[in-house]
Amino acid sequence: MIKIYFIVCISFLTFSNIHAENGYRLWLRFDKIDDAELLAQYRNTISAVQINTTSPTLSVAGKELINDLQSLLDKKIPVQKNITENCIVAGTPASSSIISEIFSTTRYDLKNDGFIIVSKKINDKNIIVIGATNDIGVLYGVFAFLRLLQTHQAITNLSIISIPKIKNRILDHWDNINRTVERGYAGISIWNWHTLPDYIDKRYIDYARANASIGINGSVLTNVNAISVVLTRDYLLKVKALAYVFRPYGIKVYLTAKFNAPIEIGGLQTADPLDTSVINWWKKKCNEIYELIPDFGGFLIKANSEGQPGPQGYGRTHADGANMLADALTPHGGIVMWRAFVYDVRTQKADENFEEGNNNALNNSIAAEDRYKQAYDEFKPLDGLFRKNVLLQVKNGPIDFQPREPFSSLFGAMPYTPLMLELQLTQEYLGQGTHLVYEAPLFKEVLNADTYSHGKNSTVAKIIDGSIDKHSLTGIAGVANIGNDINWTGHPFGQANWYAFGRLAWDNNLTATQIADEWIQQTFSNNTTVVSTIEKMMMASREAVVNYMTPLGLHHIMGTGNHYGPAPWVDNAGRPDWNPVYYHRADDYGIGFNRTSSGSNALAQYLPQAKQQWNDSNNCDEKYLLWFHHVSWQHKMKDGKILWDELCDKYQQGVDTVRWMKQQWASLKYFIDDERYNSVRMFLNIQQKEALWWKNACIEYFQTFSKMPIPPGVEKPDKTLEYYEQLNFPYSPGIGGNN
Ligand code: BDP
Repeated sequence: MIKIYFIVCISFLTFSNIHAENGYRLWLRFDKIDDAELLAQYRNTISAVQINTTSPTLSVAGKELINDLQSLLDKKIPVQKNITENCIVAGTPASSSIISEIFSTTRYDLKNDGFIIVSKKINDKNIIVIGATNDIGVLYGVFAFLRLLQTHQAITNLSIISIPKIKNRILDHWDNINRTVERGYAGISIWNWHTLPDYIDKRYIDYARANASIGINGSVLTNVNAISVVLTRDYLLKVKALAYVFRPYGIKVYLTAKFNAPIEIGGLQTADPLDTSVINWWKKKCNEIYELIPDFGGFLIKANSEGQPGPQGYGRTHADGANMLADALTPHGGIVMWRAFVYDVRTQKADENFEEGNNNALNNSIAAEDRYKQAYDEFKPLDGLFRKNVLLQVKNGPIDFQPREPFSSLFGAMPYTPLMLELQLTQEYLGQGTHLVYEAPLFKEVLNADTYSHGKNSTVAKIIDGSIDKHSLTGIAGVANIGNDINWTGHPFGQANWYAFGRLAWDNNLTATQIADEWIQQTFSNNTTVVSTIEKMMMASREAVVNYMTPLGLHHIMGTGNHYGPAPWVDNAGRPDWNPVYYHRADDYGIGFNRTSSGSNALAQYLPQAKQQWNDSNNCDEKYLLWFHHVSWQHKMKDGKILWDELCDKYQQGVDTVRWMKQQWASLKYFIDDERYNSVRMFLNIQQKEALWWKNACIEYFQTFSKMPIPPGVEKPDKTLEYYEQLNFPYSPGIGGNN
């Protein structure tokens, strides 16, 4: 019996080369190349490595190169002093005489950590050069070279020059000190503040390595809803320990600064940015930070927004607040990332009453505002008033990381201020921890959006990379989707969003499909069936979530507080502009928010050519229709259907796509290891259930206004609206506070 079992096991193992994987290795798996011919070619082309590990970063680069090559090629890779045929030379002009010579004969403009990977003939020897002008560029080059191998690319006649388009490529962690993660769906925070600084979790190193492999070079450790305690010495020592771990990987640490920290931890009576004692407090605090962490990146600040204190509490402007902090950071080379996510204009008292939401006069004035317009109204007049080391961090859309938003009207409107794009990797509004949604198409949509600020082709990508308005300080931020789950992101496909963010931050010309393919090849397999099947699923997934949640420009109709599931009926949230009914405005006539000149006129914030695509309800790009127009249920759509029918069809399409994704995944059962296969399979079941929930609840609710039948081809909901309305999820994840 035992013998038979043994034989079965052995034969299974020989048939299946697939080992269980928990996802911890991310895209950095470096398993032996499984294509024999290619393996032989690679082995012939790579015989040894030459790298002088004269710095911590070069030593990390050397180790990475040698270990990963050994594992990919399943052969020993010797490290050599002299170049030999087919050796790889990695380094900078300072660390390698060969690279110094190459750089003196060819001028490469490798600003901002760029690198070259080129095939050369030197002293009659064929070599591959991975060169950069600084050490971190070498590490980036090493990872790029390894990516070529992991994705089975040719490595002969290489002539790659790669330069990041954006200087500061940052992950924003909304992590609280108590290890809850605001809008986090992958476990608790990876920062264990309690055991820092003495205990260095291996995760910290692996985190830094993963980020470096995709070019991310900054990490804001703490939540934008900030806590002052992180600026106290005890915590700064913990931050210092993390900075030490990250340094060889080129990652700077940043902190969120609570604006009233001078009061909370400094014993001052005020946090007025123009008060000398406040100015001096921040200066001293910055001196202290930089003494501990000489390469500290700077501060991210959420001020006068959703209850966070800010300069307006003292009758000062956002520029006054940002500049005061910028001045304290200037001597040390730090930057301020000041967030434009505010919606309290002209109702500043809202901050004080934030939690109460019971002030009628206040609520009326908020209701009369269009939240869409507020960031622009607030910040546009401040253009040109910020210090040189201030970036204004703007969310991609005007409201809040919805499945689809028009680009924020601030892009293209503030030529004198470097604008930093903020994207959300964590899927707060995109199915949270359980839906497979590949976000690169969303990121590309905003990057490619045309602001027309300097005529045609003034895309958001060109605004944020500084090329249009000639800014050298540039940045992009992604709100992290990382937690302490074994596979980092909870859903295995969450990793793709982290990966895509890094790759696009480096090079916004890459396409979403290209990035998906690379990620699949490194994360799952180079098998063409696997790559093309998963690529199709990923590329369809973003439109699917738009369709089953918020088609045709609907937005912000999810559950209050936890933002989980549909709740278009909610009309009693703490503030009027948190209510779904405020956004969809459904009534007997129709649905949608009129933002044309006969409504809130938010469209006036865009330049005429940009506005044109949305201004006329008969011509409007229908993906955005209900963002800008209150149209009748009978409104004729471009395909000849009436709006009501089209809306129902879209909901159905969303559900159908998820069903299709499930089938696609099932077809890969024998191509993917069991652990990840089953994990995704079960998540897709949840996604299908929730897509149906969204469709049914929204159609039934909107039907109370349209009073029209559900069109043929759309499945009838199997539960009543009352059923959906009474669902309640007090323990859904992602809403831990800082207390
Ligand atoms: C909203 C989140 C909230 C964040 C806020 C922000 O629901 O938790 O604090 O964005 O970006 O989308 O500040």
